[in-house]
Amino acid sequence: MKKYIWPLLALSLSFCDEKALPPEAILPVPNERQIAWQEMEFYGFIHFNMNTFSDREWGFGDEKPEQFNPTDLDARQWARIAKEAGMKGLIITAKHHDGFVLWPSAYTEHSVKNSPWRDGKGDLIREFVDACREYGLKVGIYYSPWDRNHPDYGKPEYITYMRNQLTELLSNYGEIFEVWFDGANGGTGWYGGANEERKVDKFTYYDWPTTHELVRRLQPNAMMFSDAGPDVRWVGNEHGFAYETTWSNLMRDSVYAGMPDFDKWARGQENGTHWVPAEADVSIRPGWYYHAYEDHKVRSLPELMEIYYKSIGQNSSLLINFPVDTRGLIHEKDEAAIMEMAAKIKEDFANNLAKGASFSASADRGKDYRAYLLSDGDFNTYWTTPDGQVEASVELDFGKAVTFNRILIQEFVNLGQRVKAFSVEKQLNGNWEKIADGTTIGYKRILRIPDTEAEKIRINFLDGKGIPVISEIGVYNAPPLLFPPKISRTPEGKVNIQAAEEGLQIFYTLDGSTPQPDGNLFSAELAVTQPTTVKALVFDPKTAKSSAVKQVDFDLPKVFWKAVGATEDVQKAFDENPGTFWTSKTNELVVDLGQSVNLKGFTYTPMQSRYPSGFIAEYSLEVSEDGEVWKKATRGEFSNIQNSPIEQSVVLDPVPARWIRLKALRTTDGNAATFGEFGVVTK
Ligand code: FUL
Repeated sequence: MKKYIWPLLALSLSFCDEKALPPEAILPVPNERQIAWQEMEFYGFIHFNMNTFSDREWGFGDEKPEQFNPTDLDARQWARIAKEAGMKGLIITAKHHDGFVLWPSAYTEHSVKNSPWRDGKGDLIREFVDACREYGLKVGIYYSPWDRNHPDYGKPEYITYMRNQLTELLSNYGEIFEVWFDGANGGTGWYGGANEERKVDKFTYYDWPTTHELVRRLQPNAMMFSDAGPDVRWVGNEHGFAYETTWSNLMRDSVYAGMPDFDKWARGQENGTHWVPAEADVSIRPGWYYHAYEDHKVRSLPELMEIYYKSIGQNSSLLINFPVDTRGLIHEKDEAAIMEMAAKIKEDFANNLAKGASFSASADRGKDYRAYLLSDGDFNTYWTTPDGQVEASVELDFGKAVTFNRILIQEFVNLGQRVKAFSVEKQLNGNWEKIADGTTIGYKRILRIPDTEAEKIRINFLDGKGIPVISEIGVYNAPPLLFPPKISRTPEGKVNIQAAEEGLQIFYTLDGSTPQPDGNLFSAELAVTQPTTVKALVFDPKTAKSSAVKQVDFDLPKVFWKAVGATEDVQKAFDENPGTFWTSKTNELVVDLGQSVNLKGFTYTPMQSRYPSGFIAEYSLEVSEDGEVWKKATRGEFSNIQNSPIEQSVVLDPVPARWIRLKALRTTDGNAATFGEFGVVTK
């Protein structure tokens, strides 16, 4: 008898299935152009223009085309690096706020055509486009509406100029995937020699609807970016971070580019009227443009991975900037950093444990919407529930205990972003336990959780704008980030050592020898009150792999130091934190060490803030044993401090000292001397 039941059951099931239509979309939904774009996820920015040569972030507009002169420009190098890093496209600053243009525009003389580069015959947009096409990358154009060079900026004539240039850019270089309209506008500028402040009404001046129509007509597939979209919006910060709750829906008609309180809108809105997903932009260094003095500030691997998980992992695309240098190349350090990041992303997602799991669901909509589709690697197939069933869960049975620390979920947003709340539970030895919860999912959400062992997991969709419609679920066990530890000391002499991730061990030495995984295990702050070399490494007990060794040389603790005759915040000059700084109106720092020492040298770290000021370029050092009689100890210059603002170390013929006076004889910019951190060498 049983034999006959199965075909009957199958027949009745397939009969039900035929009626299971896809769920109705919940508006807004992405259009074709946005669907194609969302798959790109990761692409790059090239900031390369006049600022590269004027060493500025925002040129004033009075620069001369002759200044633009890369010595070794190679757009193919940019494209190769982007491609190898896993990026799908590149966007170039065709015109930045200073108005200089990278192509031989017929509408301005402020262009590469009047520069020495390629004898004025070059077209950098052409070279860029050709290189991108060769490497299979999509091409994007950044165009600054604000123009500090153009005499007509602020008048209607300028809008015609801008549209003429956009027409050149969007007609002559083939398919463009994104047009990036920057909302920034600081008012002042050269404006053809007027040297004044020009205020425009950002909402009305540009007549955006007409410009948008033009872009659509010339490049129907191009996404238009601005704070307000219309197709993709700014994430609201330049750190590359989206938010725990990030909606692709936006009340688009209430937003415009450059609006002052954009922060309120940056997360999108559950009831947003239009589909305008977020794009997170961030530079691989502090500046968008190249400055040699930031060569030591390229983002570290932990920082870059944080950006990855907070952008792509939080329903946003990621746009990482390369400040191309004066040679016209991506700097070696930036290349190394992006490659490390690419390798780590690969490593984190190398093995999808969900592929080996069996999927079941508390409910499904029928044959075409079953839970197994959640790991078929096809974004366009999805699991969903019968109408009205907003609350539902999906279970993954791994068949054995597995360990993981990443859960990736994708909503089939082509039918609208829905999920408002979800949680994850795990089962080990029969017990269920909650391990995570979240709010929005969107195109992609990646949860980072501590290493977790489980035989099963359950994802509960708790609340949404409608029934859950989920494309993919992935489960991964990302290896820990074995990055050398951070070693810091308080002025009192307490040393702390930190790893970038949890679950790792730290081994250290205080005698200059190389730390070993069976040596001193760091568990609590160490008292380091004498000149000491601290060396440490991070060790993963699970894989027995170690990071590289980090070394810091500490001298005397600074707790008893007192500054003489200085403002209160002078402490910032010797608080063991180069991130803070003190400005000296008298261009000197006088310190009483509280004890007599045999001084063998000193260290000076210039301020580390984004916009440097008052770096000491020439100095003298005087010492005293009684605070009355002073003796010259040395004098010299920090030759490359402007370009390399790292700790400067000076060796002296040993001299007894209790009071020290470090005097700035000259600063790099003539501003009052600043002190990031001052230290002595007595060892
Ligand atoms: C900002 C600009 O002011 C910066 O210079 C940079 O281009 C960044 C991507 O956008 O608004």
